[in-house]
Amino acid sequence: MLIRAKTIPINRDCFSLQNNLLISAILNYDCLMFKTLKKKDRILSSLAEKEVKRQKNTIDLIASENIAPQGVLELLGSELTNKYSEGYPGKRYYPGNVYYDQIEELAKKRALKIFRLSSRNWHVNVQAYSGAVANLAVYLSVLKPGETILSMNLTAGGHLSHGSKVSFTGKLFNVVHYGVDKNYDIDYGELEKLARKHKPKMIISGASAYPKKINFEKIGKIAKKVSAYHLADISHYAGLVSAGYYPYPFKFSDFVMTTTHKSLFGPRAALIYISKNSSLAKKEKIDLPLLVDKAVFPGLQGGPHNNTIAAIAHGLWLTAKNKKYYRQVVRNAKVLCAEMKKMGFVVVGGKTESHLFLVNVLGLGMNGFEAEKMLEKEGILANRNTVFGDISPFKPSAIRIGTYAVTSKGMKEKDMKKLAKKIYNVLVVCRHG
Ligand code: DSN
Repeated sequence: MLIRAKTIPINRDCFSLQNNLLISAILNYDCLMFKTLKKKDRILSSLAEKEVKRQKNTIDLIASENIAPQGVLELLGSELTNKYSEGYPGKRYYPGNVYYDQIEELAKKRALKIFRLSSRNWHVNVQAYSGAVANLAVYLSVLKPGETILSMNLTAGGHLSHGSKVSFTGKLFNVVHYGVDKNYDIDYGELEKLARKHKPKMIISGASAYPKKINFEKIGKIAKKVSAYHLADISHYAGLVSAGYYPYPFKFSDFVMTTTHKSLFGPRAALIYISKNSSLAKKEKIDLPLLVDKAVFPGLQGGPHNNTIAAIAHGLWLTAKNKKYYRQVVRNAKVLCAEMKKMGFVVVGGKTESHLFLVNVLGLGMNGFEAEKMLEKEGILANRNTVFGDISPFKPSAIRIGTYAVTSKGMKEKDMKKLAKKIYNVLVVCRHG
C-alpha cells in the first residue's frame, strides 16, 4: 500500500507552507478584535486574539467545523444573552419576553422553511444547547431506560451520542450497532437483520464520518416494519440537504436532528424536527412534539440561550440565501478527494458523495494520529478518524477531511488542487524524501 511519489511536483520546503497558502482566501475573513477586553483583561484578550489569528492562518479541513458569519458573532456577543425565559413562546416562566418570543418564532419559521416543511406537519424545537443534548431529548421523549436503539457503529462513522458506551446514551439504553460493507456502503441488509432480531424502539440514521449518501428511505422503511421510531441525525449534512445535494430524510423520519454550526451558518446549537404525522406515535397515542419539548425543557435544560437562538435564526436566513455555497462545498470535496486519489492516497470507500472523505494513512507508515500531528505542524487541520473495525480511537487508520470551512474562506477547485499537493508534501515528500 505504499504511496506512489512519481509525477507530483516536489516541494521539499515543508516548513514554509504558510507562505504560499492561498493568502487571499485566508485574509477574506473578518473577526472581532476584543477592543474592550484588551483594556481590561489583558491575559484573556491576548489568548483570544491568538486564537483568532490561529484560525485565520490555518487551513481548517475538520469536517464538523465552519466559520460563523459576522452577524452570528454580533448576536452571540450581544445583550440578548442577558435574560431568562424558561418555557416556550407565549408560555414563559419569566416576564419581559415579548421580543424573545418573536425571535424564537422567527427561528422556528426559518428552520421549517429551509427544508420546505409546513408547520401543519412538522414541529421544530430550537432550544437544545447542542447536538448531543438534542439527541438525548429525542431518546427520552419515547424511550424508557433499558430499551433498545439501533445505530451506526462509531468506528464506521457513527456518533458518540448514538449510544457509544462512553456516552450516557450508551449507559441508559441497550444499544446495537450496524456497520458498513466492503465498499463502505451502509450494510442495509445487516441493519434489517439486526432490526428484526433486536426489535429496537428507535433506529438512528446519520453519522459524523460517513462520506457517502445515506438511504434514509430504506432505513425509514425498515423502522416502520419493526415498529421503531426513525431518527435521522443530519448534523453533518443539513445544509447540503436543504440545497438539494444530499438525500432528503423528512418523508421517512419521525425525528430529524441537526446541529447548526457545521453547515447552517449558525452558532453551536441544534434543531430538533418532530413529525406530527408519525404513524407509530398515533398508534401509541402520544404527542411527539409535546414530549420532545418537555424533554428539552424542563427535562434536560433550564433557560434557553436566547442570543444563540437569535444567531440560529440569522444562520438559517443565510442558509436559504446561499445555495451556491453548498454546490461549491461538494465540488471542493470531490476535487480534493480525486486529486489525492490521483496522488496515490487511499480514499476509504473510494469516493465522497458529501462534504467529507476519509484517507487511510496506514500505507504511509503512520496512523491517523501521526498524520494529524504532521499536518497540524504545517497549519492544516484534519482530524484522525477510525475506519470500520479499528480497535483504538487513539491510533486510528485514517484522517477525516471536510470542506465546509475552506469553502467559507472562499476556496474553489483550483485551491483544492494546491491543497492536495501540500498535503502530499507534508505526508509523503517530507516524510519519505
Ligand atoms: N465532533 C463532531 C464531529 O466531529 O463530527 C460531532 O459532534
